[in-house]
Amino acid sequence: MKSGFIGIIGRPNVGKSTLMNAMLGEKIAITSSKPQTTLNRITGIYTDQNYEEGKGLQMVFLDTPGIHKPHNKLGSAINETAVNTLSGVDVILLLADGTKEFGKGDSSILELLKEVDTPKLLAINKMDLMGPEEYLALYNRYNETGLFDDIYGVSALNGDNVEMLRDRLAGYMQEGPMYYPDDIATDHPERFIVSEIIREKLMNYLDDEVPHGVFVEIESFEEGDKLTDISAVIYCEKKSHKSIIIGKGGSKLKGVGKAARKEIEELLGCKVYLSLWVKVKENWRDSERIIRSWGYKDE
Ligand SMILES: Nc1nc2c(ncn2[C@@H]2O[C@H](COP(=O)(O)OP(=O)(O)OP(=O)(O)O)[C@@H](O)[C@H]2O)c(=O)[nH]1
Ligand SMILES: [Mg+2]
Repeated sequence: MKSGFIGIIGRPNVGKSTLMNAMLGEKIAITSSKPQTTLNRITGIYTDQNYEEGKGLQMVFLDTPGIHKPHNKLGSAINETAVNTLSGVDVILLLADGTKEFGKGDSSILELLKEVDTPKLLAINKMDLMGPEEYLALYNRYNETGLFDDIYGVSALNGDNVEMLRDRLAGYMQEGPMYYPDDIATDHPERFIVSEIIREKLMNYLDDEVPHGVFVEIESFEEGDKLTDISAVIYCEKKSHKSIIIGKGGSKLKGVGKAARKEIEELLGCKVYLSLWVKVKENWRDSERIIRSWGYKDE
């Protein structure tokens, strides 16, 4: 069988997680319109037992945090996670946002890529929002680097060219083992996915600086006959953030809880009772100890 690893990297908010989900045909990674949504390396597994007359194919996608100029220790840690993903993969997929002009941040990613021998593909995403001239300008800018085997224009949101890109990536897989059972789409525990779903709703429901300082910890996860009982703590960085998260009369938190519960029920395939608590952990994003203990340090 053919198998291997694909590292998906790029600047924040370019659509890496949306694209991975589209290639898997399933939602594994959370997404939002705010940068720095992904904070860990997220595994997405695509298995096709019928590939090449039944020889089989397993592609292990590694979605990574957006590479950016860090403003705190959490930022540095998640950058490190992304950069570390450049080694040990069979192919690197760089994703660029087609609606943004090429800038300094993009240059520094190219500098990183120059140092790596692994084959590279580029996908220019959000084609649904751009005209041919903008595409051509970006295409030429990247093409002149000579770093990429191929450049694709895609739309992760509406699926344009996504299958074609996945087929092209499959070509980099090598004779190898099946790393995971064929019926799983990620190796992250359910608890982690549940905490991510809650964090996604917070990212979506909160404005400005608040959502970036939230961490979700699952306190208890009890599976009963008819119902799964989940209790989670939302940590934020300031007392004022806590009241924003809770909202007037608890309205904001209720909204987050309702949206999260619906999605968690779909994931687990059963009824869920979800209780959410909000606590303050002052400036945790600058605490090496907390970042490490919450699993944001790539070790
Ligand atoms: N119009 C359009 N929007 C897109 C497309 N792909 C992603 N988006 C949107 O772009 C935003 C960012 O998407 P994400 O997938 O969270 O981006 P990311 O690169 O994973 O971001 P980080 O995890 O923060 O690094 C979301 O609002 C997506 O819906 C696309 O092809 N077209
Ligand atoms: Mg992401």
